[in-house]
Amino acid sequence: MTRQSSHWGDFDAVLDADGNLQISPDPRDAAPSPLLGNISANLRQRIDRPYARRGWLQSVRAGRAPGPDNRRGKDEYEALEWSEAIELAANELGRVIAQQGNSAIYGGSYGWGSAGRFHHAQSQIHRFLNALGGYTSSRQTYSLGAARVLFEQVLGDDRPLSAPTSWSALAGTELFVCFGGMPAKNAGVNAGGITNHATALHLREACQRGARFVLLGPQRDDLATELAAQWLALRPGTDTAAMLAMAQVLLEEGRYDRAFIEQYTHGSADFFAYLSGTVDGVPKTPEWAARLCGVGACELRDLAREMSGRKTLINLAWSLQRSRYGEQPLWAGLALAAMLGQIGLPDGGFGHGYGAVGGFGTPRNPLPLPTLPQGRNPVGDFIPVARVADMLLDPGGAYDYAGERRRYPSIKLVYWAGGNPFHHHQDLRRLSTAFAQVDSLIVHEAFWTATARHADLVLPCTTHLERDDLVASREDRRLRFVEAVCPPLGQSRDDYGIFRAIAARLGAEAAFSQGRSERQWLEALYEQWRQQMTPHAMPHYPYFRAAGECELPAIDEHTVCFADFRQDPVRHALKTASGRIELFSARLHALGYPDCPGHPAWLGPGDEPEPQAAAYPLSLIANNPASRLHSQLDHGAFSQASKIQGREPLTLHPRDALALGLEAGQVVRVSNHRGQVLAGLRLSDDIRPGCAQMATGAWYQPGPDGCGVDCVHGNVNVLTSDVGTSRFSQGCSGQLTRVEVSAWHGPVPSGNAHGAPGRKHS
Ligand SMILES: Nc1nc2c(c(=O)[nH]1)N[C@H]1C(S)=C(S)[C@@H](COP(=O)(O)OP(=O)(O)OC[C@H]3O[C@@H](n4cnc5c(=O)[nH]c(N)nc54)[C@H](O)[C@@H]3O)O[C@H]1N2
Ligand SMILES: Nc1nc2c(c(=O)[nH]1)N[C@H]1C(S)=C(S)[C@@H](COP(=O)(O)OP(=O)(O)OC[C@H]3O[C@@H](n4cnc5c(=O)[nH]c(N)nc54)[C@H](O)[C@@H]3O)O[C@H]1N2
Ligand SMILES: [Mo]
Repeated sequence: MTRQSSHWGDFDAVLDADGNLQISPDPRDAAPSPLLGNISANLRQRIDRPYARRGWLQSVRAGRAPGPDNRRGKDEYEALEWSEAIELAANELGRVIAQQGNSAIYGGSYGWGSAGRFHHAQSQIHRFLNALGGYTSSRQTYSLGAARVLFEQVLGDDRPLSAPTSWSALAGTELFVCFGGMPAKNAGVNAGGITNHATALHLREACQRGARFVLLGPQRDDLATELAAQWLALRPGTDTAAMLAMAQVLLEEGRYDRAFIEQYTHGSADFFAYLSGTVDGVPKTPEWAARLCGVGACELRDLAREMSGRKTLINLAWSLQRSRYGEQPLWAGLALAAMLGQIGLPDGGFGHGYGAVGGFGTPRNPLPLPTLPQGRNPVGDFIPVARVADMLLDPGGAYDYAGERRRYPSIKLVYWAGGNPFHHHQDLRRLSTAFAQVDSLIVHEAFWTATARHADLVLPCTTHLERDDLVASREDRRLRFVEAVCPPLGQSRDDYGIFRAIAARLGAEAAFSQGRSERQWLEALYEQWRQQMTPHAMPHYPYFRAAGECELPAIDEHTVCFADFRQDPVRHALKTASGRIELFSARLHALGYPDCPGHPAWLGPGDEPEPQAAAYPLSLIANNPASRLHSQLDHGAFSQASKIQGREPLTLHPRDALALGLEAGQVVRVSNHRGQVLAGLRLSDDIRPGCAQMATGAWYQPGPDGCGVDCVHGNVNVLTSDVGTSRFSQGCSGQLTRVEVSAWHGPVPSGNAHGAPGRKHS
């Protein structure tokens, strides 16, 4: 039996005599994640050896530099020996660096990869590219693009995310007001690992001691049934209107905390003027909001009054800021919490992400963790991560980010390890066109994802099941040593081994590997960490390895976000222009962006970024999947069990299905002006009428030529919009769009979204 770890939990694994993987969750985990049911798919449908795309290979073998090529995604693949694959990768990197400089390499390589401190794909690729002289990098995440940039501006830092009030300090909360809920599915996962799933337990305890839950959002199951929440079925993308209306009630009825607003916030006069309508003639009353968000004016007024009299935590799901104008619900939610005056106290205030990931609300470990150093990147160029297609399609083009005017670099080579842009990015037709612009796309993958199927050079890597590693996330209280369950499958190699071999051909071996084997690295990272941990006495490596884990030093479990600022707003002034929470930002106002003005504002629904989108009747929620982590292990048993006729499920309210003449279980076409996908229809009373929901992560499988369907398997990112949340933070706005749904009468193409592409047999 071997101890292993994933982003969704620790488990023991045995490979039985028939080659099947038997998994049992760590018995110390209170509520293991059902996603463990996907793990054994790590050993199936793998990329067996290195491959090159035919069109690209013909160029480079003939000694020609490759160039833009729209056959990417449609071409055949040719098997290579590792020696040639390494040589081709090194030659192409060498060529681009010599001719265009290191900034022509895009190495942002966004993605979750696997849990593990040494084999962490992002650390590996960034260290490798730095050893070659650097690369154009990316900033922010698809998770929290708008939040981090906005918080920096109006709070001075991202403390609601990096130091949220701990669950232990919410033991007296009377009212949880949850925009977008705290979906149990999401709390199964935590970046880097999770030893104990406790979110559901914290919520159950709160409910049992009498706390009340109110859910504002389009899906009732975003809060567990056992919490008996009141569901206000808000139309997606309209939270800002509901929040402004509740703030207006507090203002009009004098129910807000005047002392808090005066002492701890800046710019309330401008914000209040906007609420009252003295600026635009529109008082932001509950009646005004009700028409926009579909929640009754009485409900909004009652909730505002109730909040002002109870210990209230206002929590916003991360999804709220992953759509057009995503900064606004965040800022409006913060302003509403500020008016309640409970920020900086236990049991109340403002939260952003309780339930978004399993570790949220567990205090983060402030001490170091063993970490592979990434080196220094001499190239200054970067993009906000979700602007990747814009960059590839518009080299030299101007854009704004965080209040600065910038230009996109000109990229010739894209290198990806540990992420799947054909999962995470929006408007996949556009992304295909973007990837057609570069000279070369090099990808390390274990599986034939659509990203691998677009690559020019596909280098097969191991999964975590085939590697030893050190594992811990910032919220874990134990550092674990995990061991390979089996040797590398097929001809796959660890990312480390692949990078080391390429670095050697480019004269950068010593800089990248320091001459260490994987084993030597694990020991060195551990021992360096052990010394950094002094005066805490951590066991020496052989003892740690033998025990398989060590406890991390105890930390204070009781954190109250903004407590220091509340106690002493002068000594602990925020790092904003005013030193306070900004309800009005002079800088944002001066920037004059219509899509991110100087105070929280209603700019229109977040699901209708363009005029055409309004033509589609249903508001589509493209959220994170319950059946897997993103696109990972979509061919696993738990993910497959959720499919309908082999497609990703689309959920509609029975009333909408009836009006459209559709029945549960049938294959439907989901479309808008960006494309069409097939899905399997699921009906549920838990979704607001007028909405559709389809999770991300079904692997992209273009339909047969001429059928007009972009993805027969149901990759929802065909339909989503590739536009920044705003000119200010340029976050991903993939969560919401608009679509129409109709019966699909054509043939239902089978085929294997997870299999290998066509191969040339020579
Ligand atoms: N429409 C819409 N789109 C979204 C979202 C949304 O809400 N709506 N959510 C967004 C969010 S929050 C996120 S975080 C992103 C997630 O997007 P990603 O993080 O890109 O998604 P994953 O499927 O986790 O991709 C990880 C890839 O790494 C591979 N991999 C795993 N381990 C290793 C390894 O050790 N080495 C290498 N080389 N590869 C490895 C896996 O096989 C997988 O293909 O998606 C975003 N996209
Ligand atoms: N099982 C599983 N868990 C995961 C992940 C995964 O892929 N699978 N991904 C992880 C990652 S990387 C991240 S960043 C987090 C993401 O955390 P979130 O972004 O919070 O998660 P989502 O599931 O995308 O969205 C949560 C809910 O928000 C609701 N919602 C959508 N739009 C709106 C809106 O406009 N208003 C309101 N009020 N509600 C809305 C939807 O009903 C949706 O179910 O999840 C993490 N946890
Ligand atoms: Mo994320």
